[in-house]
Amino acid sequence: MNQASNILTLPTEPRDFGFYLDGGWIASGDREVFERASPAHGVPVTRIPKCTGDDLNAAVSSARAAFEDRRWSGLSGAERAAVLLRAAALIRERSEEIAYYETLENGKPISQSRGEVEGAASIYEYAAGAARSLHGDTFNNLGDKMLGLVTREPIGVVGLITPWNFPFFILAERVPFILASGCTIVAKPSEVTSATTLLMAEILTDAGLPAGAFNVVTGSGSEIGQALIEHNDVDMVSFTGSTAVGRRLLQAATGNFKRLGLELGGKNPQIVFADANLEDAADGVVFGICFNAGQCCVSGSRLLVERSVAAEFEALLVKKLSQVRTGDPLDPQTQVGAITTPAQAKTILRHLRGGPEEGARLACGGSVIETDAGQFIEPTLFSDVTPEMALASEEIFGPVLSMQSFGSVGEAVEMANDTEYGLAASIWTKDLDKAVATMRQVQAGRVWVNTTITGGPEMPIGGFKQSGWGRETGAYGVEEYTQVKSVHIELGERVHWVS
Ligand code: TXE
Repeated sequence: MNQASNILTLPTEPRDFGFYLDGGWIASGDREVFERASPAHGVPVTRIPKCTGDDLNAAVSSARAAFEDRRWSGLSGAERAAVLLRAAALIRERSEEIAYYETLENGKPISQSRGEVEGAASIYEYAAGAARSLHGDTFNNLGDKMLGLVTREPIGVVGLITPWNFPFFILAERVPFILASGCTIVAKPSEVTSATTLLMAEILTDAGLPAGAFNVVTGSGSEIGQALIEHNDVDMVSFTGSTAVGRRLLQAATGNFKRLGLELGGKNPQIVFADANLEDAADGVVFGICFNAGQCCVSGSRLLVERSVAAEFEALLVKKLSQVRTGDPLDPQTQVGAITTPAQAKTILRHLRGGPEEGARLACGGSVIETDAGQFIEPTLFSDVTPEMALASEEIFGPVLSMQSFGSVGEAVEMANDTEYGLAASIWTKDLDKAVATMRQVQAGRVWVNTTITGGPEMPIGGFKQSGWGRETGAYGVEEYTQVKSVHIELGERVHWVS
């Protein structure tokens, strides 16, 4: 990174990261390391250790000690808030470094990484307020001789497993809320995008977080991730990733009945009514499928258009999709970067090949973009999709939009809900009555009207159906990491049972 001229260049050699335990770095030592190559450039950018089972045990013990001796959980909300506010300021100070490694490991455009880092700082600021406003309840209606209190207590040690699509932002949607509640954390980032989680650990220590309150173990999901979810000294796991791994978590959690927060996949409908502003809707639909190269749990990947405007809308989409700037994510003009992993590229290509075989019509895109290095896929639209096609039901997690048409509000709702998922939905119409009626019937944890993939930390996020359990962010996002205690305080003289 050439910071002096502000022109981003590739690193000449990969940066070595250790992992983060008990408030400090542990070097890789003789552990195996992953070398992560930029998915856009093919050059190695980071080296990350594969933690061992002993490393995980040490991290859980560190988090447990920090929780039990109350060095964090015993602080006031105001003291916790002060740490989170300092962390927000330090994120801003180090924003270029964080955005740079986010783009190099993930492949997302640098402009987007910068936006996400700024967004993350603002989430820490919001959560600082949440630390101060977290409270329970009182019952003063139990008669003169009784006062009832409902207190909220932090649940304990939280295992946090995060994916590769928004490594720093998804972390920010969870960490400050977990810390605001008084819990301590062992985080396991995706093996391909660990750098910015490790940088966040250092930032939190610099911000004054006590040692042991935030530890990071690195390594593969099947080994270190699985060991974390099975660990009997972990009280809760917050997991964001595939529905398949979410299911494994349900089994692993039975050991000590740990609580689970799950944010899983989605096949999110974009419902476009004929009375919508079609130019605006087309712009939103294109953004909703191209943002982060379609690798978002809330990507609007299932387009449902009212039949009377379907042809017109398709033409608008084809024009706009062909104008999207796909390429080098270090170029500030780029809108769509690289596909993050070869496995993800393979999944997308399978759908690009399978779509026409199933009978869908390729309206635009559909190919790999030939470059010297990296994996890039053209923004793609398939039309004439029918519900039984894989294009209509499977989460592709790429810039691939499938279009179906409907004839009535009822049919639109039925099609929107015809999925095992229920993460998000968007509705485009100028008719407020229709928007509200549709919103009320759509099964999704988040609904956008005349917009998509937007919001702030004030509002809760999470899924219906097989898209997950629990909610992150907002007041719900702190409460999620607490348990409730009912306290009855008897006043005055006791009427004896044994007289
Ligand atoms: O996810 P995994 P993958 C979806 C998307 C994508 C598919 C596969 O459809 O194509 O999942 O992606 C850790 N025990 N989403 O394979 O495997 C892993 O190390 C414990 C949707 O990358 O679920 C990583 O940290 N942990 C999604 C995290 O789980 C395990 C975001 C996610 O990886 C584990 C990402 C195990 N046995 C993918 N196996 C969203 N909701 O945004 C893996 N992990």
